[in-house]
Amino acid sequence: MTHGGNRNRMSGGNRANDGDRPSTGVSIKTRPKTKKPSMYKVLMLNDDYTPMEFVVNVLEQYFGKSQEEAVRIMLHVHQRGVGVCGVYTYEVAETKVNQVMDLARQHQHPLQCTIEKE
Ligand code: TYC
Repeated sequence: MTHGGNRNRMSGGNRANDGDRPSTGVSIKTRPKTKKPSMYKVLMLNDDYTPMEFVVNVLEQYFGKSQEEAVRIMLHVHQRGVGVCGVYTYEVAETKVNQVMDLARQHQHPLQCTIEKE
């Protein structure tokens, strides 16, 4: 077979059949159409007011970064203006952006996050 996955799937699963009973499987000769989801970067933008410690905490709490990695990303954003917090499916990325922006708003910080398709 070439690229692209399994053909000749049996609809009844893969239970062994040595001939004692009629097979109930139906060969459907189709390729199961699975697609990897598109992935989206969550970007964080620099500003002049959000405390560095707040950004580091966000990266730890919402993006699962270690303290060292969180400091590295925060400093990258601080120096370069924008940085990647993580890469997720659309709904996960959107949820994280909303959670972070809500938290920043509650603390009256102007921190901004956006989503960018990979
Ligand atoms: N520039 C901010 C400061 O000097 C720190 C900061 C870093 C803010 C990253 C936002 O996404 C950000 N306090």
